[in-house]
Amino acid sequence: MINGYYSIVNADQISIAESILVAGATKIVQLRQKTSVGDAKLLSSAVRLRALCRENNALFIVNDRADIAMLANADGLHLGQKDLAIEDARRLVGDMMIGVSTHSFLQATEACARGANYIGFGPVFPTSTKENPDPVVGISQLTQVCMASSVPVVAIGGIDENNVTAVYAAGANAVCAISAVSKSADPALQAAKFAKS
Ligand code: TZP
Ligand code: MG
Repeated sequence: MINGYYSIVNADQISIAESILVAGATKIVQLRQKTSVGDAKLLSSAVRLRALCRENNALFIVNDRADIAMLANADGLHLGQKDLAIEDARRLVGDMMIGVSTHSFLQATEACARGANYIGFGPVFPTSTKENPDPVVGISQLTQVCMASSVPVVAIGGIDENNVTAVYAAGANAVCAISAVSKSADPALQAAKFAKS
């Protein structure tokens, strides 16, 4: 199921997620809230996205927040390198899918060994979406990680319609493009350009 366009939205972008889901352009949606909106709003956004994903046969993942993931009955929790350790998150969320953001070959293989169900890897290219991004990994490191990973790899960071073919050719199972889709006049049409062909 970790395949094709992996969408990431914040609590104010539910309608973007809805249009992409209804168009059939994604089968995975992650709620990633990096500015504070308050936990009540965050949970209600999560519950709404949970329902939309279910209606459209897609997975729903919550970034950072194990509590919100559990309360919303999400399919998965996504962790960064400074979030809960995989083993500790696992004690909370049980069988829920756990995805881990990784930024080097070592981080990627460690996340696999410690029980991640999928890994994010990047930034593949320069990005201005993430504050203080890790160094760009590039296509060659992505290729190495895709070869070594025992779980699906989601490529992220600076991916657009011009470089997505190279990203899939490197072996990525899925790609995430935040600004390329959210800044588009037609996010669903744009998201469809990130399908795995
Ligand atoms: N992790 C690594 S790069 C990134 C995250 C969350 C942001 C990707 O955003 P964009 O706009 O697709 O470069
Ligand atoms: Mg995090």
